[in-house]
Amino acid sequence: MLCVAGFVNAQEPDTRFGMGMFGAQQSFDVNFDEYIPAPEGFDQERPKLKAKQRGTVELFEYQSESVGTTRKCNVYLPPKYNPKKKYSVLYLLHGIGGDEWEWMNDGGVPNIIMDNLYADKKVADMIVVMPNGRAAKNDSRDGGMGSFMAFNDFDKDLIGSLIPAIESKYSVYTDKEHRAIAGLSMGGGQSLNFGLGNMDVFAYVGGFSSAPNTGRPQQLIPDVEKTKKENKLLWMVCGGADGLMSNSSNLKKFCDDNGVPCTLINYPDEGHNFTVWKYGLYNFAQLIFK
Ligand code: FER
Repeated sequence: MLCVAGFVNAQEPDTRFGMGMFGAQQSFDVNFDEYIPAPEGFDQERPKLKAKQRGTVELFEYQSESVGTTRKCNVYLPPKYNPKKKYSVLYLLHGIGGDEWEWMNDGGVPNIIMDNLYADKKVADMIVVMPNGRAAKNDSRDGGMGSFMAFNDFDKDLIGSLIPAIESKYSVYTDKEHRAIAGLSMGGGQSLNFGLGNMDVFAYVGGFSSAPNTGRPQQLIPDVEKTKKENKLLWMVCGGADGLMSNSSNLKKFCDDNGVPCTLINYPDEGHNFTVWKYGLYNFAQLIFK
C-alpha cells in the first residue's frame, strides 16, 4: 500500500513514560506497508490445546565475559521440543523499563502467541530467547534511562557469551540463516543496531516501536549492496500515535530511496504498548527461517 502521508489522530495519550511524547498528532512522509489486523484470539490462550501442544518457558543462566557476572534469560521451548532435532533461534529483546521477564510478565504473552502459531503450523521450528538487554553488573529495572550505555553494550554480551551459551545448551543451528533478532522500543533499536551491524550473525531483523537508540540510517546501512545481499528480512512496526515513529520511518525512507527491501507497518492510531509489540511478534515470527 503506497499512501498514508496524512494525519493520524491519537485517541489516548500513552502514559508509559508520562512524558507526553506518545500520542501527539503526527504526519508521516513515508510509504507504509499494509496493516493487516492479526486474527482474533492470536494472543489468547486456547483452552483446547493439550499440554503437549504447549511450549515451556525456562530460566537459563550463563556466564557473561563482557559484563563479568552470571546473567539470566528466559527461553521459550516449543511444543514437543526434541533435542534430537535442530531449531532456529529468535532473540527477543525488551524495552528500557524491562528485563528478561518483560515479554512474559508485562503483557507480551510470547508463549501463547507462539503456541497458537505452532498449533496452526504457521511458524518454522524455533526457540525464543528473551535476554536481559542491559549489559551491566546491576541489570535490574531500576536503571531506566540511566542504563542507555548498558543497552548499547549488550552486543558484546549477546554475541560473545549468550549466543555461544545457548548453542551449547540447546539443540539449535549455529549459522546466521537460523538466527533472528527483534525487540520492542529500546530493544527494537538494539535489534536494528546489532542485527544490521552484524549481518554475519543475524539474517533476520525486526524493530517494534524502535526507540531513539536506533542508529541513523547511514550508520545502520553503510553499504547498501552488502545489506541487500546479506540481510534476509528487515521488518518494522510502530504505532501511528507513537511519538517514536521517526526512528522507524527514517530507516524505511532510506531503504526505499536506496532499493533495500524493508517493511514498516503503521499500526493505526496505536501508541507505545504491547498491542503493537504482540502484533510485531505474531507477524515477524511467521516471516523468519523460511
Ligand atoms: C527515549 C524515549 C524512549 C529514549 C528511549 C526510549 C533513549 C525507550 C523506550 C522503551 O524502551 O520503551 O528518548 O531515549
